[in-house]
Amino acid sequence: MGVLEKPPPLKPFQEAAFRSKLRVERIVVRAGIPLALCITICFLTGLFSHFQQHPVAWLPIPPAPVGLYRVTQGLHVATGIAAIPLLAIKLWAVYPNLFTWPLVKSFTNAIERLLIFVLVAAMLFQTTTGVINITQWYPWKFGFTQTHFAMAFVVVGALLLHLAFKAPGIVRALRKPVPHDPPPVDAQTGEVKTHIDNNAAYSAKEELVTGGISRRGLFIAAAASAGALTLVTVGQTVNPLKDIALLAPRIPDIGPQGIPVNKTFVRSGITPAMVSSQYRLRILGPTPISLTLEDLNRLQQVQRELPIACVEGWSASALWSGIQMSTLLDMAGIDPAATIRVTSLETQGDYGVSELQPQFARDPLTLLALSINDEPLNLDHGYPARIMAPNRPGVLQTKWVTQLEAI
Ligand SMILES: Nc1nc2c(c(=O)[nH]1)N[C@H]1C(S)=C(S)[C@@H](COP(=O)(O)O)O[C@H]1N2
Ligand SMILES: [Mo]
Repeated sequence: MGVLEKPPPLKPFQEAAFRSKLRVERIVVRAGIPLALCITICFLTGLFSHFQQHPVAWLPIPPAPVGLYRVTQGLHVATGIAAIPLLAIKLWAVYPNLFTWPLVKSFTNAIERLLIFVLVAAMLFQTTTGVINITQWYPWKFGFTQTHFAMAFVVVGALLLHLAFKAPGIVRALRKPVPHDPPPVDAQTGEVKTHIDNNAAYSAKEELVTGGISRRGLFIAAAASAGALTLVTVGQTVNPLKDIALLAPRIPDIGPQGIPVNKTFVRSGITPAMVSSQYRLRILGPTPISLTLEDLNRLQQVQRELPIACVEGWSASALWSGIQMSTLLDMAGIDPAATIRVTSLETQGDYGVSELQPQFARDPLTLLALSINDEPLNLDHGYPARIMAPNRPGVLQTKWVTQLEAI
């Protein structure tokens, strides 16, 4: 008598275990908006990156603006990173739905739930492989770019179907205003307005459930987690923020000659002997030519300010000097409309060969670069000669170039 009994602890499968006044349609739907925005930007910039690396005739990529790829790929990686906490919050808001009983209510409901499973799995796959890739750790056997590209369509396809299934709820939720966090106070009497004033805004469930994180709290959690993660990584491409880029795998001015290195000459299998006096640049065209480094140094040198914008989201700008690509191609009598195959001394891996479509090969900004900021290229940056072209993914700025040929 008189002794209060402690209520039994809630078990995860009990409905009451998931009480939060935020798990209502209006909020669950709104929690998806910033996530959907990130997915959209990430998908479109990813497509752009894909078409840069695998050009198609119907979508010729222009060489201008010079820094376009730097911006789109910076956005791709930044929105992909920001999507991680936003996804976590959305999943937090909806995960009790995993424990509803019966598990599926109808055939359509089964499809709808299966779709959510596919969507979540594909998003987790994309964010995980993306993050692992930007840290340059490749623990898997499959080709990252192909799989990441294919899976992007799974995400977007599943998301569009998900939105179609949920359309009535989404419309309903977005029509309802979100009430102020504490119930509004009547300006004249100072009394707290009852839920009747605000009838349309409060759902029956919300009236029953109290405590837990507030709406404002949830909003702040989403904005702060996504914002903080962006701030400590985006300095890898937004140079003024480089000093707070605590979690960025690359800092734009750290590396030989003040530029990060993607793959060192040692890891690429380049030996000093390969780039010594035996080095030649061959240009295969109607009048094939072969040039030593001294020959290259005697040709007219031009200077261009160009960024390296890596697909992994970092970028760095520098002043490059070398020979304008069109000058070299003209020397071998190569047709201005030709696509050029660039071959590196590096024979292993996928980066040893790249192609310059005519709009890049003939752009006055495109160089066979011999130096950075007036110093001969460091071996790690592609000594004796590398490609530097405007609006290109870093992966196509081939280092240790030894041959140019029209295809
Ligand atoms: N031959 C060769 N060229 C290459 C690479 C490579 O591994 N091998 N890496 C590319 C990538 S992915 C990038 S981002 C840039 C980086 O240039 P950097 O190492 O001089 O910064 O070089 C590109 N050129
Ligand atoms: Mo790169």
